[in-house]
Amino acid sequence: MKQLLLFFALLISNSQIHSQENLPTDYLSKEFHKGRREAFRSLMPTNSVAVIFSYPERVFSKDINYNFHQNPDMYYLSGYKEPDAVLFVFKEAQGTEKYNEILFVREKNASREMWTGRRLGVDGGKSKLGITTVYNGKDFKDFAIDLKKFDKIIYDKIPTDIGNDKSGFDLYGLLETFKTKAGITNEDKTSIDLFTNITNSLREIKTPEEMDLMRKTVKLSCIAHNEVMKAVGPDMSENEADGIHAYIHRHYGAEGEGYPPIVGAGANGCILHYGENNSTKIDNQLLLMDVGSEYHGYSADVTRTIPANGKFTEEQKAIYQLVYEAQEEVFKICKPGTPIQNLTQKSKEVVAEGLIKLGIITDPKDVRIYYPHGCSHFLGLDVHDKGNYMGNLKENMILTVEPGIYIPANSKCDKKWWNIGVRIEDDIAITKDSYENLSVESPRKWQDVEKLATQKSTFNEMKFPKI
Ligand SMILES: [Mn+2]
Repeated sequence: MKQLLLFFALLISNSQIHSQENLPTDYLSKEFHKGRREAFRSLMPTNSVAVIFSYPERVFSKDINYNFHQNPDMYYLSGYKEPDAVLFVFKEAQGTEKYNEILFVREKNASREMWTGRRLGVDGGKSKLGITTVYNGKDFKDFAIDLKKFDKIIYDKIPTDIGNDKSGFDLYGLLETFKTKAGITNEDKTSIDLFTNITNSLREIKTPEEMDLMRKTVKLSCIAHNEVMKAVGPDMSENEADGIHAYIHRHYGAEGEGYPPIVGAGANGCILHYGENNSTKIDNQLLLMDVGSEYHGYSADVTRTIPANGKFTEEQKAIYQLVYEAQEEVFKICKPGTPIQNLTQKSKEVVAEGLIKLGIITDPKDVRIYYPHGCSHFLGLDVHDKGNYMGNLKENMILTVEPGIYIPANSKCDKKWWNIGVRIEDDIAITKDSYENLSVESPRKWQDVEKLATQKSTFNEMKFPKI
């Protein structure tokens, strides 16, 4: 009997080890995060400390929270993915132990972990994240550190709309302790600006590890777009198209989406951040899909606009082609040294000229009526990633190129154009002297889109009971 128990005990412990081994192996390594802390530290002024908090948890429904999403700066600098934590990065080594970083984490708690999931705890923080100085959040209050002695405390905007579990060491408690220890009564704008400048300058340039994850997230998002192009038909709902994207993202190991998907047909495609995705029939309209996966923290951001019945009408095609040409013209100036602002400017010029030719506007300034957003943003851990938008393109930046034209009903133009909304969005990496289109796998030319739409998808074969 004793032997039998031992056998089961081993079986259990083996299976635990095994499940650890089965975790994805292509997450960012602890060496990556350590390197990012070192890069951050190198940009800090003398006698300073940087303080980075986890994001707050948010209520979805009564006692149920939304899936937690970590503050990308916290993840970038530590790899820690849990709430109620704070990271300190010191310019100079501190104390007799000569530590230059501290992470305060959520304490291990078997009964809480049974309800809400595993916690790394202090030991995990040390072994899995490679941070040498890790404590439980509850130890922050009595931790002997004089924050007032630093010439500069570097921190991001302090959130005010967060819950308080009255423990004193949830995020609310950690922030209160921080403000007390640092003597902060009002946020110091220069501290926030410095934090922003440092994180912008680091995160706008992708390391090789980040580049690998970006390639993967964009590629699998393109596969999803292509599958929907094949599967879609007039009888499909927006939500169902959205669901195909979601399924394929997860099939390839993505955690989910980098932002709420925008899947809008016809008039809904003219709503820039349409998120209801609940039109039950796409019919013979254009379907605008702005959907990108989040893969190990990194977001893709790809938009394709497709005719639900597989054929563009003349008007749809004219608008689509104009957006395509604007994108092509922007690609030509995507290389190191180009001011980032020029991308939007160039795309607006092309769209304005085309809309005048089509008789939709007469004054080029009116381009903003139908193309009201910018052409490009950085992409990475945040879908609208950090970076210096007033700077120039540099090697290893990743940005979107996403011109669009949206003509809602009752616009002041011939009504044959009404309810056409088109955006084409690709994700590009800036190379040494040019750019690489990471989303090249999903077709953009109208002829290629129509061609792919004639193919059948696995999803067309799926049959479910009627209810
Ligand atoms: Mn975008």
